[in-house]
Amino acid sequence: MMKTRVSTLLGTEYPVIQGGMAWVADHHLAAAVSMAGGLGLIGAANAPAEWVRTQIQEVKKHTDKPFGVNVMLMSPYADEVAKVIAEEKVPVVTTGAGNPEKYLSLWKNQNIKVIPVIASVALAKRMERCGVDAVVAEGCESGGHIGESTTMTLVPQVVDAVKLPVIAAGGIGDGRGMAAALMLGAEGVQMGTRFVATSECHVHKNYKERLLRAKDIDTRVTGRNTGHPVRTLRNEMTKKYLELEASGATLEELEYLTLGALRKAVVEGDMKSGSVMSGQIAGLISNIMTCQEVIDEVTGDAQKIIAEHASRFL
Ligand code: TUI
Repeated sequence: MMKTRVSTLLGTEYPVIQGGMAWVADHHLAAAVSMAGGLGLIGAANAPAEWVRTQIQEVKKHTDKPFGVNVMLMSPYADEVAKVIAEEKVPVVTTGAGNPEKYLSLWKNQNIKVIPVIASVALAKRMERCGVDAVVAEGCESGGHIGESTTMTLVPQVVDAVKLPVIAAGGIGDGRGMAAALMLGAEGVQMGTRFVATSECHVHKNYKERLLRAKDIDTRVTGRNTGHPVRTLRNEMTKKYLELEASGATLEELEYLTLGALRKAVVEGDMKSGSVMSGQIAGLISNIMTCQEVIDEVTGDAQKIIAEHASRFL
């Protein structure tokens, strides 16, 4: 057990959330994380609403524990997904890549806990005024679509700006990372990359092998010029993308490279032309564990580090 305002809000044993990763966070992973005492999430990403409904029903079949759905607000199906979440009375919803204001009354009417992922102090304050339950402050060490600030700088500034519980995300993969996030004032953590390297995560085996081989400097950010920066592991796709981007290529040319690229990596195991989304913490991850082992180790080590911290000074 590790009780904070976040674990109390979520009704979980630990204040640990699994990232709502596009194409990766399906019902298998979500149920495994929730069963292990964290909050498992289904990543709705760009999927149609009926796919999301099936995933929700599968999680409900496998566990009575709380779970959630992450809504990617740029999805063409976001409106329909938002309705399915309300109909299915999903316990928790997180949102990414936008401002979820227009769905808040729909979800709050069903008593759903709403936790937007934010990448700025301004959006955190605005979300607090709208009556959300907590925020995830996500630094740009994260994989996928990212903001500007690092976790180290964003989390304390968000903590100072709002009274809501803050969950830190971006660059957290072990007990040291969790302890550091708690020191910054966060009351919980969200991890994505660490949960990809688990036995219950159903990505192609090449994806997991690539993650385990990744070094500290192996991620790249594409799309900084197009307004959609995305962090992935470097490969032929990122090399070509960054060359094209530097040479002033059109949006169409760039989008052609990334179209369907995440599916190619996750489902087909194409590590050359696929989009292998990953956070900067990949270099720290060197083994496949179960979700239970990840949560036990990260929370156990964090508690130990914090308890022993005072005796570290000479
Ligand atoms: O959303 C994420 N991470 C994602 S979404 C995704 S799917 C995708 N694939 C390719 C291209 C684009 C998306 C993969 N990874 N994380 C949460 C997050 N939200 N990070 C940053 C933001 C964010 C950024 C700007 C939230 C709000 C925002 O501004 C909203 C506003 O209106 O002020």
